[in-house]
Amino acid sequence: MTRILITSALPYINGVKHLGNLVGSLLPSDAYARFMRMRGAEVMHICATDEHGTPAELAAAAAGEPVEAYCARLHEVQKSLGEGFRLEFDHFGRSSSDRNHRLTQHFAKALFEQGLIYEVTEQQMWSESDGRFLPDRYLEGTCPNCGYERARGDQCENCTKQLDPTDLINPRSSVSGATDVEARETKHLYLKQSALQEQIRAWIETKSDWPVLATSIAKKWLNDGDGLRDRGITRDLDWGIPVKKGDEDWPGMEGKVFYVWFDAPIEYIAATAEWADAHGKSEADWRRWWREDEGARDVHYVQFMAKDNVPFHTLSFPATIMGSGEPWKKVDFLKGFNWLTYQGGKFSTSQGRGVFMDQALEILPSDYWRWWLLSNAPESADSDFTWEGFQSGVNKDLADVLGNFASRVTKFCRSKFGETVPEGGEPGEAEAALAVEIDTRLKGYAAAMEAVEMRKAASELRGLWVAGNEYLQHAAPWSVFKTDEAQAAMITRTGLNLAALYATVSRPFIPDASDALAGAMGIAPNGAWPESAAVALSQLPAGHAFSVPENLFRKIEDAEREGWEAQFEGAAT
Ligand code: B3M
Ligand code: ZN
Repeated sequence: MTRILITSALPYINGVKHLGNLVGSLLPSDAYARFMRMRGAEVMHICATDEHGTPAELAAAAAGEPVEAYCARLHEVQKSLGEGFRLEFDHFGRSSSDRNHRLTQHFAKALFEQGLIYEVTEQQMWSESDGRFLPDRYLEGTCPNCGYERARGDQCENCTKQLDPTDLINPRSSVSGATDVEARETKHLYLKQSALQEQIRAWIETKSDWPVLATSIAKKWLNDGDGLRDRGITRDLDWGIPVKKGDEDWPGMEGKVFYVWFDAPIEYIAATAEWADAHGKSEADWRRWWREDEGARDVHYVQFMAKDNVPFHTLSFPATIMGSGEPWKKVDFLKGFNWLTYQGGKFSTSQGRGVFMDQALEILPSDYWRWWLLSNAPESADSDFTWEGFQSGVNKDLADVLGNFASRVTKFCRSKFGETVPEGGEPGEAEAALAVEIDTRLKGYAAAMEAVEMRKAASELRGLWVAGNEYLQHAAPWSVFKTDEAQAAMITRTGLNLAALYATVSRPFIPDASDALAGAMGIAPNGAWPESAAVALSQLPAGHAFSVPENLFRKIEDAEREGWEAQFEGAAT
């Protein structure tokens, strides 16, 4: 059996995530996991909240909460919203878990023993008024690489360049805005990434099947002169994983924690251990997914993330894995996404601009969002969420095509043959042609999902729904019924089987509607991927009971759309 390990980039703990965060990793990761389970693969689907570093501490301070309490509360909020969007992770962990503490400290010890960690006395930015050092996102300033004025101390989100705090021009505290920022000496541990540069370059060169977005960013950093330079992996912060060598103290590193991007990717592994703990499983049960010497050699590992996370996942995290000298699993396929913009601009938490996950679920069911986001995923380029585009996609694809088909065929059958699948005659040429179209679409859909191409998969799935509508329209059982009841019955039986097929194969995209349709068609909600159209079109035998699916989807009215457009416009910029 194929074994697929899937991880989605860990959402930062601070605040509720917006639709861009959702489509940039979490949602496509779920659609892919669902599809692979349908295909019979053994899947381990992992995610967690990323709870250390500046985002956590700044947000907790703003909320007036102790950071531990804040993280515990927001983990539950994000977990619950993920469930609201039907994101099915085997485990949604926490990077602040004891498992991640131990594993991060284990990796630090292994890297030290490989001679890849050394101590550096360096300049860090200290703020007198804040009374603390300002690492990473505690510091803002102008990017020396592209001039972006809100670059952060560890990375510029505009040009994705990884930065050191002292690189910033006109630095200021993002805690207090104070500009009384001065460089001061402090000691930190550095990971000798430069020693792994050629090993990583050779590894990246083998990834010719990755989307260009992923390999181009990785090669840019490798070839950009910056290369894989050594980077600090510790910080002068209180909240985080204490710097230790395994379970031993690290002399001189008292009071310091590991850099959030050092521990966060390790949480992918630790969250799998948390899964084992949560389900009474053994160490071997999680290690068989991550240790190549303990059964993970045959695992296919796919990562999902937004493009600004690609450098850390193609350079820093592989450096940790390779540098450890231990046979941990590295990613086999990295799916990076571009940005989702909102009405031509950016989502903004501070300005209340754009739709956030909690708000989305308050106004429409998750399937509406899942369908539009996945069928418009920002894969090869940025995508723009517009309310008109959203209304059109939902009303056309979901209400007019899929919903209308299911309603028409079941209501017609109920009116003429009752709520059981009619016998009728033998399928003819039209049904043979339909089966060819369905087979073609099913193959295209499966191939697109295996290649992790969400838009193309959505297009093939929509094509399946359209094929059913076109068949029904042309076959017109309501007309045929007047002269040939047996033929009308056969056409109706074919249509009902199509509805059952749609309930099964639509599940990766729209799980709730699929389950409702499966229930109406009297089939199991999580059926396996159909072997062929011929099998699918005869799965409901004559006499099989069904019911009419009431209101699978509703249309979005213009007035609603206008109201939401105003509601989520955000503060005037
Ligand atoms: N927390 C997501 C972000 O940069 C970041 C991903 C970590 S994955 C290990 O918004
Ligand atoms: Zn920049």
